[in-house]
Amino acid sequence: MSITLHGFSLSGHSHRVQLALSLMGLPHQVVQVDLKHGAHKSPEFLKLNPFGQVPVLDDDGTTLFDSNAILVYLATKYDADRRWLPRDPKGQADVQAWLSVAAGLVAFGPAAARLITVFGARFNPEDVIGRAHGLLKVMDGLLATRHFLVGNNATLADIAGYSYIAAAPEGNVDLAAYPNVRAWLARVEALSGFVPFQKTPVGLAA
Ligand SMILES: N[C@@H](CCC(=O)N[C@@H](CS)C(=O)NCC(=O)O)C(=O)O
Repeated sequence: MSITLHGFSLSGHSHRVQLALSLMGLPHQVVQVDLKHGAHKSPEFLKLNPFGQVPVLDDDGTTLFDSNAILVYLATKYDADRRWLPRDPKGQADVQAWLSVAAGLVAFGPAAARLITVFGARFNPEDVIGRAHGLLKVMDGLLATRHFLVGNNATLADIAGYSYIAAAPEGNVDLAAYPNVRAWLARVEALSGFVPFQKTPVGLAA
């Protein structure tokens, strides 16, 4: 087995995949894609992902793009016990709901807020920070009665949600009012095989 993650150290979408690989105990190498110099728009990279984005996974020559699709692939192919993606229809749908949240509210809330401070993206801070707080309020309420996003065991839902919520203060999204979310982040960080997302000293994290 030879797994290569084409990613970028400041990308939460890339970190999500690296976290999954590490938590599942899958040996892999990480190749940094030089986003600053447009390597993700080169003809070679566009063959791997026509959208010109990281992450891309190469598993013995099979290439895949989209972080959440990669998480599902890894769990389906390598997690024989299906600890990370339950087999039962309800459990699977519950995880999928959070993958949709990760591709929606997370991407256009806390992740977008951080793109402003880390990369100078031209989003409206009020809009994206407001969206982040709307999401965090819901998460904090749900996490009052469960340890992880889907019940009391960690799943792909937590892997997909972690990186950009942990880095939310970098985008001026304050986590102070969400004790259950902070306790959940700490629970993810305590999982065996956890790897941290590289910090950037900007926003509230400065
Ligand atoms: N839906 C994609 C989003 C990936 C994404 O937004 N990647 C960013 C880095 S975090 C990227 O490559 N941006 C460069 C670009 O869009 O040109 C996924 O989940 O993988």
